[in-house]
Amino acid sequence: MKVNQTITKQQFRDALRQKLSHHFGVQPENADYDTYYRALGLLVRDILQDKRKNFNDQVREKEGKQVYYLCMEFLMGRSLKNNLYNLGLEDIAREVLSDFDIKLENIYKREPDAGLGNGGLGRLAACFLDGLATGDYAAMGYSLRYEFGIFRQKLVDGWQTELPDAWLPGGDVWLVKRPNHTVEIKFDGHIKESWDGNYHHVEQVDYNAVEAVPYDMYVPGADGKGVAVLRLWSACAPGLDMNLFNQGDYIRAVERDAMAEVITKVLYPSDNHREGKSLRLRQQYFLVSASIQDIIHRHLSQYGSLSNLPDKVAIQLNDTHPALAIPELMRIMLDECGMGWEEAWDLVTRTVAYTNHTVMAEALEVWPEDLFQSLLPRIHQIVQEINRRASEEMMMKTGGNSQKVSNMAIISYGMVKMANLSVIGSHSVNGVSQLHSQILKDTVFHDFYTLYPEKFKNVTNGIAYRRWLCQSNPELTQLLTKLIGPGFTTDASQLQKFGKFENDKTVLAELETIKRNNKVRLSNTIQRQSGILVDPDSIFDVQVKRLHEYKRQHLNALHILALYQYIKENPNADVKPHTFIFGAKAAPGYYLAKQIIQMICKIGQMLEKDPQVRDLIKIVYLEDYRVTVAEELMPAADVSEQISLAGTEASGTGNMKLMINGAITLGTLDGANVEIHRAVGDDNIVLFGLKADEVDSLKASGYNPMVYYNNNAYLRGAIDMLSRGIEGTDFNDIRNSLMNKDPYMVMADFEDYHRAHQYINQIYGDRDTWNKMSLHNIAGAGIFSADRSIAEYAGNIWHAQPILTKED
Ligand code: 26V
Repeated sequence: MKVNQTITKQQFRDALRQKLSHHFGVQPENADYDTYYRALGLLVRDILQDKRKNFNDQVREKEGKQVYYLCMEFLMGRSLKNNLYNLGLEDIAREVLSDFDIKLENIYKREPDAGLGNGGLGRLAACFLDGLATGDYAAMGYSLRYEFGIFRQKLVDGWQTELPDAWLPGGDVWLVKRPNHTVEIKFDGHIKESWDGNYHHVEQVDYNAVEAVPYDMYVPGADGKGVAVLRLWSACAPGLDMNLFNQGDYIRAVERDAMAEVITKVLYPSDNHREGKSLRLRQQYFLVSASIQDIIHRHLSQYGSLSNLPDKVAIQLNDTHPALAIPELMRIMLDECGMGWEEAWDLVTRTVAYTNHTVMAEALEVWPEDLFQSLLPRIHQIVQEINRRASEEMMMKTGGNSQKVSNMAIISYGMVKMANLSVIGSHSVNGVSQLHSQILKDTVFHDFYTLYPEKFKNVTNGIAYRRWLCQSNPELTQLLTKLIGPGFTTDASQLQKFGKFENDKTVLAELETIKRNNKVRLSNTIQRQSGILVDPDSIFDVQVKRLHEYKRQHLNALHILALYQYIKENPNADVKPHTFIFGAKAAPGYYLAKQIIQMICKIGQMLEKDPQVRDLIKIVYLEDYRVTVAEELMPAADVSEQISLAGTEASGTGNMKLMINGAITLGTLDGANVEIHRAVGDDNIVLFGLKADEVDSLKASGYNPMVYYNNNAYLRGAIDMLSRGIEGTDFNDIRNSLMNKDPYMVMADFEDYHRAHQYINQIYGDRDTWNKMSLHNIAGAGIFSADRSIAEYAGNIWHAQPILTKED
């Protein structure tokens, strides 16, 4: 099939037949669903590859600026449906398959999620690839081809256990191996320096080499013209070491090979918590060195010189995990291109930019210097020199304030600080929501901000809303198209037009019907998977995100316990039926988080056993929450729980997915909730809790969680249930943590949260008001499109232009 011309049903059918017979030796009549999935995948992949080639030809011809997005995680989920949708081929595919008596929807279900990420950071990277391709930017994402993605979660009596996620059987359909672009990565060994006249030779000797083999995944934009590539590196031993063989050390040779391949075995499953393991550092350098070598190679093959690198290349570091890109670029320029330090440093810092994604102290990456030096001896030398020069400059700029300079140094007290390296080596540092970017300037990077104010920027996160609205919620999409035209599918700001219908009773009723249909669908799935019968007329109150104390799933649980008590004491009270839906994975070693999961499940069991409450309040804990589960869930939510302690959640993006599907946010003024509030106004969001500055003052004045226990009978009752035990298990660890430290002020925010829930309970009954609120959330969600975020990165940070014009 040819690119950029419409594909007919006949052509599609022929191509599919050809794939089935050529690759799998079957006729359509004899093929099973898995074979159909693979054949369809190969067919779509070919089309994407052609389109990418076309697009790339134009990039080269126009000498467009390349954007490289480096990230240890890309939480892609499934691809088939998204690819067909963006190529405009979904209807044709559905018809062709139905002629063969096959349902496209069933084929979708065969695809495993590409779960190469933990949560928000990785899903953002995936949404950004969609935005980059749609905006026609010349873009590549770089990451690792983990053999095992985020673990599969299994709950055994409420306790999380982890199973390996072997996604490649099935997920590999989308990957095109590019062995010609293999590069070598050097670890360990030591440095030999020599002088040859004026020339300083630096050489890493006795190193261990690992090969990085790239696998490409194509990501089409909305109209299928722009195509981004996600290049995933896989670690491979560079052939058996003949020296060791000859010395008869067969076992050591095989062992070293196995060691090499461990690098891309598995994704580290902890979110917002650093992992001081040397394997993690190896993964980081492996990603960085392979990607930077590739970027330099691509640039030199077109321009033959690095002197225009900042004009033609932008490298975005997604968090500090790929920060070694800075010294790696320096290494190549100094050691392999023979450039001088000043020139190299100028090019590097004008090319690299850094996005921070968390202010949690536990997530700030630091490495013991001795480990760093032994694993990466040359990179260590370069980081030392970057640090020496930067410290000198900062000493001058601060008028000799050695305390401040020590805070900002890259190496201090035997530790290498990746955040400081990222700030020093980048021309731009951005946070991911307005509040978060302000907090970076006020606290985490305050000293840097006073010296280099022009570096600090904000780009509020956004989502690939064609996935999260158009594909996931077809009925709502149809209603929107009918009322405001199809323009919103490529220009999210047009969603605003939906606001005009706020008083149109028919539209509000249609909105309610669509929500109910989505709730029925989700209820059916829940019943099929867990046997729990859910009432689709109950309020679907949803909290889905990684499990962490700062996100306060336990605040949600305490409120449910309080509500339980209240119903027991007031059997005739006006409590609307509620279904509390949770979905979250805990880091495998995060004990308290696992206990919170078990507590939620046990409360659920307790409610279910009690005939007096079970029809009023119910808990559903969705096992193995992931992108594909989210796609069915978001359209069915009434209430979006965004209840982190103010000042802790950098942005949140689930809040945007829920909002655009018409859920009402019940939240604190944290992260992007602040901007959601501004977009919808006071009447269309339910806010509660301490503000970020109030959190600071309360901390400063000495926070005592016991006070709240003593003053609120419902809170006291709920906390006491934790020690009495729920369904035979006590939760004293959670209780003690809350009573003694309560680092995220659950106790302080409980009362106002309780009040906010009462308000939700009341207004949900006023259907017109509720539906109108829902409408305003959909209408106000336009600014949270990843297309808008990408346009801001391109304009304010990358200085990159779209490659295609209207005529293309
Ligand atoms: C840290 C580490 C430490 C080493 C082990 C693996 C690992 C994985 C991830 C992280 C940092 C995660 C930071 C993160 O996910 N931040 C989230 O980023 C979202 C996108 O910007 C944002 O919406 C969330 O608020 C923020 O928590």
